[in-house]
This record gives sequence, structure tokens and C-alpha cells, in this order.
Amino acid sequence: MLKINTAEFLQGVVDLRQLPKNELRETLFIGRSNVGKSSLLNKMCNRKSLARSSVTPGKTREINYYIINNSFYFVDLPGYGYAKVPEQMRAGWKKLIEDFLKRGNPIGIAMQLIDSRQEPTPLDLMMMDWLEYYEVPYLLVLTKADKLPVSKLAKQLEVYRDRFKWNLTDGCCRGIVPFSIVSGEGRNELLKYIEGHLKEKPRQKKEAV
Ligand SMILES: Nc1nc2c(ncn2[C@@H]2O[C@H](COP(=O)(O)OP(=O)(O)OP(=O)(O)O)[C@@H](O)[C@H]2O)c(=O)[nH]1
Ligand SMILES: [Mg+2]
Repeated sequence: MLKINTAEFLQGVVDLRQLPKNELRETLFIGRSNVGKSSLLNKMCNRKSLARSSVTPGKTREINYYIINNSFYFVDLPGYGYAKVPEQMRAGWKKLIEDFLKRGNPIGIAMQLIDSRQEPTPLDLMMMDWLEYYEVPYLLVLTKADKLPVSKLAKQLEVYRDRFKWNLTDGCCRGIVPFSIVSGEGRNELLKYIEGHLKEKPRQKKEAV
């Protein structure tokens, strides 16, 4: 099993020209504001405050790069869907994320986070469409799993599996995984998936249109 020995914040990127020159494998963490992105990143790295939990949601406008074991990246994309964000900022976010995915990075995978108690929002669905379009393999991670009774969580998993059947069989979704920072549920599964990715050959680069 992959072990995370070191995790360091590398840099925040607001412009794609600032992307690290060193092209290493990367795992993207994507999700709306407050879904538990920073918490999950910290849990993955067994750190308390590597990724800062923001006091004001929607504040993070940067793509945050962390370097893990000095050999691959965790990439925290800015959370979306926060109602109070001005329209102009929202457009900026969309452009930054889409340009970022458009690079067609052949050595990236993603974790799409959705709150296990909720339905996917239109922006979650748009993000998943982008991942499918740019052919980025991803796991759908249902966060805060401890907040649901076991039977409800099982039911919710069924609902998600049914709804995203196409993504699971013909698309790029490689699995749907409940996750909790309280119980640690899901952590090993994510590590296993990342480990597999680190061993894979780079994919064919998809041409941007
Ligand atoms: N019970 C429980 N609470 C969680 C879990 N994951 C996150 N939370 C809580 O949810 C809140 C939001 O978590 P964050 O990790 O800051 O969310 P975020 O997605 O990084 O939010 P932004 O940075 O604002 O986009 C915090 O109060 C966390 O403690 C979980 O697995 N279980
Ligand atoms: Mg955060």
C-alpha cells in the first residue's frame, strides 16, 4: 500500500503560466465549496492543517499544488458553487479550470467530491462532463459518510451507482467511494487507486479543440 511520508505545500497557481515546470503525476481534488476537500487532503496526508480549511467559503481562488513524497502532486482546485461569489469571479474560475483541464494532461487523475447526503449539483455534473470530455480517469468520492446512518449510506451508494452507470461502464469513472475524515473510511481505497495510477503508463494526450 502506498504510504504518504511527506507532504508539502508547493505553490498556488492563478495563471497557467505559473504551473510547476516539473511534470509529475498529479491527482486533482475537485468539489464545491464546503464539500470537505481540504479535510480530505489533510486526512490523506495524515496532517492536521496542510490544506487550510477556509473560514470564508469560496475564498480560495488558486489551484494549490502539494508535493507528496517528493515525487507526485496533489492538486487542490478552488471550490465552486458558493452563492456569494460575484459573477465575474465565477467566470474567472470556470476559465481557469477549463484551461487547466484542456492541457490534456496525460498523467493526471481526479477525485470528484460530492457530499454523501446530497444530490450532485449542476456544477458537479458539469465538472464530471469535463472530466469525461478530457478523458481524465476519476473516482467519485462521497464525503462526510459518517453523517449518514449505514443503511442510508448504502442506499445512497446504490442511487449514485445507478445514476452514473454510464460513467462507470463506458466513461472515465473508476469507482464510487464513501469517505469520512472521522472513521477514515475510503482512505485506503483512494491510496490504492493513486498507487495504481503512479504505475501506469502515460495516456495518449487528447487534443484540445
Ligand atoms: N463529520 C464530518 N465532517 C467533515 C468531513 N469532511 C469535512 N467535514 C467538515 O465540513 C466542513 C468543510 O470542510 P472543508 O474541508 O473546509 O471543506 P472545503 O471543501 O475545503 O471547503 P472550501 O475550502 O471552502 O471550498 C468542515 O467543518 C469540516 O470539518 C467528514 O468526513 N465528516
Ligand atoms: Mg478548502
